[in-house]
Amino acid sequence: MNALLIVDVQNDFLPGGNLAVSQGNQIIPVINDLQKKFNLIIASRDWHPANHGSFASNHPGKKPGDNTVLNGLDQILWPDHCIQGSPGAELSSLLNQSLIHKIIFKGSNPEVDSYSAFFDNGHKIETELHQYLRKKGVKRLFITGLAADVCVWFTINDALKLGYETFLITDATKGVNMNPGDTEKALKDMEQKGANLISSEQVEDFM
Ligand code: VGL
Ligand code: ZN
Repeated sequence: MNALLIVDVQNDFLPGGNLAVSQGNQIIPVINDLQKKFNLIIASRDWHPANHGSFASNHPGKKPGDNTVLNGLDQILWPDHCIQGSPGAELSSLLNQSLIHKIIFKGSNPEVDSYSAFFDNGHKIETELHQYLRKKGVKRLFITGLAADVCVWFTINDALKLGYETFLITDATKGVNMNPGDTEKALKDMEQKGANLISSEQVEDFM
């Protein structure tokens, strides 16, 4: 079974949002087209409480882009984003949501960030995603969404470790580049670890 995973295509990560990925909106029509090719589609949503430890606003004297340590883990600090129930946490209204079978929420624990759709950053708590994919017999996972150098990257690392044949659809993702060159570095790393970087036009060749 093949599955399409759409990572965090939420208003805060799109132009106009609090943690906008430049040109992030350009991937949405590509994802909508891709959805027609899959029988199983899962989306993740970043879903933070207002007191989340990844927000610079919760660390007096710090600003977005600064680093800190959160419960023993290195943590880059972000602007407030994807606060539970806020418009910024909604999936984009331009994304076709009628074909999505399952939504995975992540980042609800204020004590730890959760970039990957599979695990928190400390690899302590697992989301429902792996169980769900196993139950559906998914072997090949095609990954899209935002941001290529943060949540998509961490999700792909975990997918590879969990044994999925993992594809990144390169025209269906974009990076936020909090530090210059982050996206290039992330793509190289994924490829080195065994992810297949393909374009949306190549998807059918691998299904
Ligand atoms: C993300 C930064 C903070 C993402 C989530 O979805 O890539 N980036 N939280
Ligand atoms: Zn977040």
